[in-house]
Amino acid sequence: MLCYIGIGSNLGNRKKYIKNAIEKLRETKGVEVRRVSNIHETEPVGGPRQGRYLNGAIEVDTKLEPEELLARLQKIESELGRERSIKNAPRTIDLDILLYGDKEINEPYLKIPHPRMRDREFVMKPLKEIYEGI
Ligand code: PH2
Ligand code: MG
Ligand code: MG
Repeated sequence: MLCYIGIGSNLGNRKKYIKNAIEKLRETKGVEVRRVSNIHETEPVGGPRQGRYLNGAIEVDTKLEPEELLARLQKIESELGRERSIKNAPRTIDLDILLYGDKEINEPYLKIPHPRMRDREFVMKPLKEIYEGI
C-alpha cells in the first residue's frame, strides 16, 4: 500500500533526528521508502513558545497494516528520545501517518487521513513536492 508519512523535529540536532528516523524506516521489514521530500524549516504552529521545526514528507510502499505501521513509527519515535507531555510540545521526532492508500480510519488512537493535514502548510508543501516530483 502506498502511504505518506509526515516527519518533524524541533528539539536537539533536528537534522540528525530526521536522518536517523528515515534510516530506521528504511531498515523496517515490510516498508520500502520510495521518495523523500525536501526538508523545510518552518515556524511552529500551535502549542507553547518553541523553536522552529524541520519538516518533510516520506512516501513508502508498505505491507504493514495501518496499526502495525503506527506501532513501528511510535517505536522509532521512542528510540529517538521522544517524550510525551502536553499537546504540541516540542519534540525530537514526530512521525505521523498522513495517508494510507485511500483508507479512512477514525479511531481514538489513529485517524487517517490526518485530520489537520490540509490546513498545514508544513505538511502540504512537502507532500506536493513528492506528488509533483520535486
Ligand atoms: N507539529 C505539531 C504542531 N505544530 N508546527 C510545525 N511547524 N511543524 C510541525 O511538525 C508541528 C507544528 C504537532 O504534531
Ligand atoms: Mg504531528
Ligand atoms: Mg504525531
